[in-house]
Amino acid sequence: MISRIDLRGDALPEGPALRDLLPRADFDVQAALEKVRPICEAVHHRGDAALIDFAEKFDGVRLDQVRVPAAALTRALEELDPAVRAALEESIRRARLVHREQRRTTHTTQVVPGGSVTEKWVPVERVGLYAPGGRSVYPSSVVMNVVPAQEAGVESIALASPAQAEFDGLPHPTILAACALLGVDEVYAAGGATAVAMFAHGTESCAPANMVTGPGNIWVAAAKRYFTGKIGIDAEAGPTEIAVLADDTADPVHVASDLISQAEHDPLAAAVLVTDSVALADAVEKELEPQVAATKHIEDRIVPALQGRQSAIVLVDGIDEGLRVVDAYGAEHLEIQTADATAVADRVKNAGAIFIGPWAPVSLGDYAAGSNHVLPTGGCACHSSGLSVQSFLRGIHIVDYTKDALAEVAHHVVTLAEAEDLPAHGAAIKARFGWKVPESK
Ligand code: HSO
Ligand code: ZN
Repeated sequence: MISRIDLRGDALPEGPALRDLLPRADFDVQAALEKVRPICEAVHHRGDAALIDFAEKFDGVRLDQVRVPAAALTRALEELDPAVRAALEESIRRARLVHREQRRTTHTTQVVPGGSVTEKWVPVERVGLYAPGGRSVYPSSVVMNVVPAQEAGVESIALASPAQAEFDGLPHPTILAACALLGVDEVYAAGGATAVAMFAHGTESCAPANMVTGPGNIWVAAAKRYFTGKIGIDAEAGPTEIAVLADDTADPVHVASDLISQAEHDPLAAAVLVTDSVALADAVEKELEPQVAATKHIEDRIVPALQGRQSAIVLVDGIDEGLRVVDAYGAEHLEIQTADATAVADRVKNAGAIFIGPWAPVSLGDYAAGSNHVLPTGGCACHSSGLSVQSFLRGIHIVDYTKDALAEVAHHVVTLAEAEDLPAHGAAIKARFGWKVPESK
């Protein structure tokens, strides 16, 4: 069901060489780029008409309009199962608690008397959020995208999700209901690369956005890459990943169920167990069979995900070596199921989110821990963080110097300008002091 990589015995190689030994899915965004180019160009040139044609081609439904009418949002909320509504409300409440505390305050540094730099945090003005349809209809991802944008103070939030033939061309009703719960009333029936292009260029019915965030398949990732520079993006989300660092104190039933939980997302999803205990590895492997057999998306997602080259049980000599492995891997989600899990977690350098001990499974974080579930995949945790209020803010430096404060540092500016062979830079200082460099004090 799952392969083994035995890294015991020899010393582990350093950095990239260690990473090369670890499992990972092929997710070639570059190759997808050429395929999304004509789609992006069509939306640019033909606007709504192109969106409507693409919805017919990809989603099998002819739309009258791409903007979802307000009445459809209200109806979706009215018809939402009360238990799902209560769960979403609790998820929103917890996410708000955490994200509200991520707000940044304006801060002024008095560099010298009369000279200050203020850092002012300003939200992005307009954001387009993408919520996938098809295999993954995740109202929880609507929560995870909308809450940080709202807590950052983004004024204009629009959301796109694919048209669904079975719902008369509207996005999935639970997506619409989640939007209504969150107070997002600008929603479009547009999917994949076409939605990203709609937000990047704008169309007759949708104003362009400054930034596009949200999960999606490889076409969404490719469209984000295509427009990077023109718009801001959160990340090119790849297939989801779970890594579990565990020792012989871990419960194999929990470990197996957590590995399966993320394998459930996608045939390319990755489930990686890193352990120094052969007994645990054996027990988890044994546990996978019955648990997989008892669940739902077996043949289409879980079995291919667990059997794929992206998943494995990695055997290491000890927890120190395990930490090196999980740091080289840089998992989107990392569970620590060891003795003294808090201390072990404290030593982790690279992970999108860390889940400590037996009572914090990834599923909790997916829905209701308060943490964000939009996290860096594909090893990007080595340089990036998950979605947060910070993702939607820009820090603007405001430079305020008096004449005396400028005079005090003028000679240094002129010296550096000359060292860089940029005399006009120095002249911009001298022009303010009768074309002379002020005496240094
Ligand atoms: N585990 C996914 C998010 C998700 N899980 C949505 C369930 N629904 C990526 O973090
Ligand atoms: Zn999940």
